Amino acid sequence: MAYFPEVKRIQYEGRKSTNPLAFKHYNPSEVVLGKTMEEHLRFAVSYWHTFTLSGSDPFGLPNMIRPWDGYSGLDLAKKRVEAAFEFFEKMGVNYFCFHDRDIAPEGDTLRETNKNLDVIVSMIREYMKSSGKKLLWNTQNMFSNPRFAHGAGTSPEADVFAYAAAQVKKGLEVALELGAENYVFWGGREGYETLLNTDMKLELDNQARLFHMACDYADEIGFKGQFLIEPKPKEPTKHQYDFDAASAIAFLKTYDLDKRFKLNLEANHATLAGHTFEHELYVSRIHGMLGSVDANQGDPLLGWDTDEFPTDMYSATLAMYQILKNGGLHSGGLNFDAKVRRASMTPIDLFYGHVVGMDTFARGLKVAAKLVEDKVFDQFIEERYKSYQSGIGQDIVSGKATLKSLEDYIIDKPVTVTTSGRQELLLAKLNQYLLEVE
Ligand code: XLS
Ligand code: NI
Ligand code: NI
Repeated sequence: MAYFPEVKRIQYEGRKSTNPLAFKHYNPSEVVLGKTMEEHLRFAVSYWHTFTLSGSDPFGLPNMIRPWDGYSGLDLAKKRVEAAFEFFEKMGVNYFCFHDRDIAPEGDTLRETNKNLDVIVSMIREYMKSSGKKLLWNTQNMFSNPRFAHGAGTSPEADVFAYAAAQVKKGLEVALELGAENYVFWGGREGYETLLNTDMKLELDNQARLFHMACDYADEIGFKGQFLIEPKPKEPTKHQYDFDAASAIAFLKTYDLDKRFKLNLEANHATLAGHTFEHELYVSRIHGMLGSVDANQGDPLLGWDTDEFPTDMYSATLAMYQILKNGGLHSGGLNFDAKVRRASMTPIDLFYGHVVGMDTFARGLKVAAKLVEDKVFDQFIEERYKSYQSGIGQDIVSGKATLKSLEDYIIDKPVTVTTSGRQELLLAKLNQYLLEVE
């Protein structure tokens, strides 16, 4: 059965195309800097936004019109799987991502819930086999159910911690079974609402304990995927511990988890933390921790995670620049953690959203590749820091210099700085590339 009969497989038609259901920039087999666009971009569909969520918000009831409407329970879950694989195929996207609770309904006990999960996981496994589609990552939803009101790994209730641990165990088994390339932890409620009732040290220690248990269990069952933490500063909690890339890295290093984890960086989470997306990618990259990306965008006028499809070519270009500088995403990918707006309730809007998201990043890749190739910023940066390549600068970076030796060197020397940072010039160059790269 065709769930999306009005859509044929989306094709690349080039920049001049006026077909809204065609790619203008994403040409999967086109080679950019020695790799195909498909290999660079590794797009993934988020199961939750595209197949599970209903359009409900704090003020409104479910309103999405979907071909699986009218089904419930496991039947609904099965319809969604069928529709999902048709969607992946028609979009030409090779990867997908899900939370455990996106794909199958909960039962009364964890045992029953796991049984439901097993039914859908084996169905997904069969579909993966016949379609060649792959699981970029899976994760566990430890934030929706009322039992997680105070957190999961950071809950004050030991039973909730135990439940969370068991849920992670099952999640890793699913990851192994489906060959997930990564495994994500997003700590939706791992934070606090008020410090007045919070033992922060115990909560952080416990969170780290859960992560260590996950590493141990992955080793035990032979799961080789990359572990990822997805930072987010707030929402739903007032303060989330994995606030941003820098705080997540500090946490991982403090608890001796930095060899096992990288980060999954989401654009909208960056802006919520008061950073640009490229800042978060840059911070992660220089620490060897840029693992994967949730490609979406926020609305700068709104203070929450609007999870919009990425359309901002400026941001996508600067993000792809960091990704290229990282030598690519390796086992990661560009997951569209993005949803159509509530008023875009028809099924075809799901295709429009993914088409524009993929084209935005494809175009970003092309422009970023040219910026890298022409060393537009590299040359300038090299020149800007050249005082560290010889003389006193070399003494500083080699560790030879001391406060005393630097004082001796500088005490009688007048210091003035007259070299420009050339920000305006560099931004003009960036604009020129954005507009002119073919
Ligand atoms: C929510 C997060 C979530 C993660 C996966 O803001 O982005 O969707 O990506 O749990
Ligand atoms: Ni996300
Ligand atoms: Ni998010």
